[in-house]
Amino acid sequence: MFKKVLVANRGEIALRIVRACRELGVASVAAFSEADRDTLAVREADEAVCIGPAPPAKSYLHIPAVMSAALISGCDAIHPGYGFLSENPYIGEICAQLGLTFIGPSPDVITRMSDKAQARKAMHEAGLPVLPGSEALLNESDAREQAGAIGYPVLLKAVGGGGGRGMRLVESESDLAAAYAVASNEARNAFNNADLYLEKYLIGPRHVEVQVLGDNFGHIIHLGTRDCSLQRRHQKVLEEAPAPGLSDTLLKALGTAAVKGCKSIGYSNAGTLEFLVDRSGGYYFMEMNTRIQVEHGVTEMVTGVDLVKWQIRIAAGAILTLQQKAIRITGHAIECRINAEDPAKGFLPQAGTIQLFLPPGGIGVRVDSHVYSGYSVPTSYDSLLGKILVWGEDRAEAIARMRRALGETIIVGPVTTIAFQQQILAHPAFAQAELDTGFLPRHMDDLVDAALGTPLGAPDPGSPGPRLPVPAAAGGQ
Ligand code: MV4
Repeated sequence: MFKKVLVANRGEIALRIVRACRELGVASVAAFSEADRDTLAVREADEAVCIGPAPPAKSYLHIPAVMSAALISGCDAIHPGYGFLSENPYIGEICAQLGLTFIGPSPDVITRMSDKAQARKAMHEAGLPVLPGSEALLNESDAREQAGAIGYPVLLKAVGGGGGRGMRLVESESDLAAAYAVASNEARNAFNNADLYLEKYLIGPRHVEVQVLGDNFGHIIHLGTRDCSLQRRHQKVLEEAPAPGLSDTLLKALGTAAVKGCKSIGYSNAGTLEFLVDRSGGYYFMEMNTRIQVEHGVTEMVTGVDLVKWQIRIAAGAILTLQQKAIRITGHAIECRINAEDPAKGFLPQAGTIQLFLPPGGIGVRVDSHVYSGYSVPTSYDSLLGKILVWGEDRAEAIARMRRALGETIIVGPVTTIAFQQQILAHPAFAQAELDTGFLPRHMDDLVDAALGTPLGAPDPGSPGPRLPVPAAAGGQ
């Protein structure tokens, strides 16, 4: 096992990794920016090293700073978390040259999966279903020819990265030239790679992903599905495990496909295969994420498997002793992301001091958050304040429990998305699991209007409870 792990990230995931290290008896070092000096990961880690100023390019993305922090503090491994350096194909190589272990898949696998057209091709060759589509396009006229063969509508997607950037819907040939130019420019700006590929456009799909774990000896298992269809501008809002309403046959097929895909590329460590699922139960590989994801906790709650601890053990050379037949999905888990954003202002990010934070508790509730009363939300990073997760024996109990947990939560200071989340959970279409990527766009106006009628931080209107007096300002600690 490692002696000391550098946590090359911030926020709630940095704390999550520190906690995993502590339970494994491994020392942790929090690498932090000047804006993150007062965060919980810094406080909870065994040591902490400042790696630079707030802008990510000067700290969390600054490879020499991160590597130096690992070396001077005597670390033997680096955990990248999600975002930042987690899917940088050079990091594993650099780590190896410095005698450090990168906690993640091999550089070769990261490189292959970071090219989304190549990933699609590799998974198709492994026998996974993919939508009709193309490899990387040569130019606009190549796009025109291939789109004609696939049949409109088609999506132009960026080879260099997922997440919806550099993506354009093309409904007919007359729109192609403009869409190609815009998508290509966007892709160049976002990923430093203007290349595009095509896919047949699937209307109203669900986003269903499969969690996998593999070791360095060829053992690979899956840990079931998550539904992540509720997204706003390609940002996930609420996730659940397992994906509800899918037949056992389909759930099994998704798991088997994910394992087959991973075996074909020699995958190791934690990863996620994203699929689109249509109304008739068709499923299509979309892309693979070669990192731990924000929503990993819902999988942990329904499987009892600590994914972050397994990431560390596997990187240290442990054998994956978990057998597929020992993985059982029990009950249902839901995660709500709590963002410092104002739904009334188009989800404008909010900064400022959290005067009071009262997290929820009780049976089946988990809170993964780096914030506390007195914490100042910096402006340099994403607006995720934390995640509230619940487990229930079934989906209905999980929904009731999440409504109860969100109702207990008090955040005084920046406006958050809690009231918006409450409205999603109260919506009859959500109760019916009518999930698809159109859910939020379809119901957005109603959800925001209803959220504005709920005083922020107030209990669920269905269960009026006593209001706590709010101090003018709460101290830290
Ligand atoms: C699609 C699609 C329909 N058909 N691909 C959005 C982000 C990126 N990861 C892929 N995305 C999509 N790809 C085909 N061929 C619809 C989406 C999509 C979407 C996917 C998952 C969750 C939310 C979404 C919202 C809009 C579009």
